[in-house]
Amino acid sequence: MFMNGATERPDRSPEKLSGGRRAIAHLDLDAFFASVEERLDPSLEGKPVIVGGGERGVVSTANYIARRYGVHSAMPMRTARRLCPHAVYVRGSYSVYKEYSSRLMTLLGEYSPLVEQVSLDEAYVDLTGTERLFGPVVATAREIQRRVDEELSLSISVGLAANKLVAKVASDFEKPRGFTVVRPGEEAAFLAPLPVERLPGVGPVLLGRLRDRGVATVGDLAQVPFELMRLSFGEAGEVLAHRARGIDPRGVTPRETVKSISRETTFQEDVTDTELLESSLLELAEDVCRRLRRRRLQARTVTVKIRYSDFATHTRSHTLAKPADVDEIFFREVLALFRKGRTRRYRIRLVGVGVSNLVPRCWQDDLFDQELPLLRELGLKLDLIREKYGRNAIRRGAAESSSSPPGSGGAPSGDGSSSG
Ligand code: TTP
Ligand code: MG
Repeated sequence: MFMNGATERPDRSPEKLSGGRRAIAHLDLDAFFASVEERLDPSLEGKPVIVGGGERGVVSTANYIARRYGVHSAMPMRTARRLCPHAVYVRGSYSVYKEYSSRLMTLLGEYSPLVEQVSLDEAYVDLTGTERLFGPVVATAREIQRRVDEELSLSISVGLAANKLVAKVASDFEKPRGFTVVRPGEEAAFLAPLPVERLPGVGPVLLGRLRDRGVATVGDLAQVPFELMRLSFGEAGEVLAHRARGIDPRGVTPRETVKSISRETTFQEDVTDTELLESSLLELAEDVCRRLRRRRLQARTVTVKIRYSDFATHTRSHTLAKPADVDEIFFREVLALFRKGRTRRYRIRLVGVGVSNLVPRCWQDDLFDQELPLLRELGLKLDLIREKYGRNAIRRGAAESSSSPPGSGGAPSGDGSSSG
């Protein structure tokens, strides 16, 4: 019916997988953060490794050895230490994981233009129609798994099926180093024996309600008539009824374009010093603007966020007459917004800068503007130098003093681009 490990049966001609239908691979790195740590420090081999800690004090992930002791993601570190006191505990570093993540996504992009990144370590790849270039899709999926192993030194689990839902369940079927192929027409039979909570979308609450109705496996759920599912659970019930039968019409859609870019800083001690606050804001603005340019985008709306010591949070936005990607323009706006927006005399706990209303960069716009191209050229040159020599290679006057603010540390507490 389906295959895992290396036990492919030749009589089932798996290379026909995509014949007339879609062939979708779902790939998910095994114990991602912990595997990266093991790779960077060979002395960790064979030991339980637990990555986590930080502000929230929870486990990010545990390698498979540590999982044998019952340690898992989101568990309090205290509990992990009790269950597995002899594990190696690592704080982890997000930037390193990010780097591995982008290497994975770049590799996947070699096989299809349709790569949908779901999280740092997980993506769908639509391999439909790639046979001409790369040969049978099962062999291609195998090759991807082998290359991730060789080039990233990380193990990844792969599921291959005619739709996203089944591919995802398949990649999780035999972790770690899983390789599971579900051929067209065999989706429902593959899913049927699995516990119903293995279906994406069945969370703890729904699981309780399903169990109350005597539904334990996906097969049990597939027996429930569509109409009854809709009456019991509404629209979600209908989706679930389809999923239980291995039906999923969703396509693989490359990540949506970014809708906003933002960064914020939480001070270690709440701050009143205006100079320090403003220079921190400019530093954030500089960073946001650099990301904007790197994505070849321009923004029209600038937002400044202020959180006071009592956690009251105020944001203030301004929309420019036309999109921009030049530091100086944002600096002006950010300072103006901050000065207008700081209406309380409380100490400040956090400041943030965001841009939204993004559009692709359009050089022609500025032919009418004498000043902008020069400023932009300066910004791009600074970006290049920073990329080559590191972020701190060059700092402009105002951002200077906040590089290590006395008594604040200015640890970035959140940053990101949001989409959707
Ligand atoms: P997952 O793919 O969910 O987990 P994993 O890769 O560690 O293990 P698996 O082999 O089961 O896929 O998440 C990827 C990374 O995301 C994980 O290594 C750490 C991080 N993460 C958290 O920080 N917190 C969490 O609660 C989870 C689930 C993941
Ligand atoms: Mg994973």
